[in-house]
Amino acid sequence: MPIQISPSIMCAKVEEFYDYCKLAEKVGCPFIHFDIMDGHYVKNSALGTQQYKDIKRITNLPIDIHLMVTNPEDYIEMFDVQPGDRVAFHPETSQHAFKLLQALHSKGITAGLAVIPGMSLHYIEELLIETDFILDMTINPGFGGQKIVPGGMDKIKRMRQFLDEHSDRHIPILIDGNTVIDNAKQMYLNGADVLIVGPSTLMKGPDRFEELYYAYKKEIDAVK
Ligand code: S6P
Ligand code: MG
Repeated sequence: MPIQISPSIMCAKVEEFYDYCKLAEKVGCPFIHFDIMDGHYVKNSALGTQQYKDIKRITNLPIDIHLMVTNPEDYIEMFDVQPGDRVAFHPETSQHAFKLLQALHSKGITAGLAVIPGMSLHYIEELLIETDFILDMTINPGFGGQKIVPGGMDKIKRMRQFLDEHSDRHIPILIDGNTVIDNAKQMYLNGADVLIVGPSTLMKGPDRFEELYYAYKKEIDAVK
């Protein structure tokens, strides 16, 4: 499969939301990555209920919500997450991760697990039966603009093998963190399906997005 690319809208200025969403539609991004941070699970605060509504008005692309919060259960109601959208939560933040995956499915939401660098692959093994995708973090969550953590690249390869061994479905891997071109090529070779991108790569202003997107995608697709 060719690589897929999704912009992290947290990294856009408010006045750029519209342009980035339209550009994402135009070039064929599968969804818009939408970071929610509560200032507790991570020491930063990002995107709220109004921004979710705003982005939903702008685009029909699915919204890929990344919950960096304690009590992720509360956020599904709070944001009134719509069927067809996607939610990844960090399983260690939920006392009932399996139940939350099921609850997401019952609402027609695509359900994913966000995996921090320090999390063992085995932690998620029993959850895979209810998991649609993995959001593999190659940085510690909380901020854009970070460098990939030691071991992060190899973990993608181990994650791909682990998922293939423990599921008869192809569970896609989304990579979140430092997807600069040289990393991105190896991430794709190691089994990444989708790369989340921010200002380090493609979000250098809406006027440059399209040109940067095509050059980036072409270079990555060429490695396989
Ligand atoms: C980080 C967050 C990410 C960032 C993205 C930024 O906690 O989950 O989605 O927004 O990684 O991209 P960049 O270009 O700074 O690596
Ligand atoms: Mg994210």
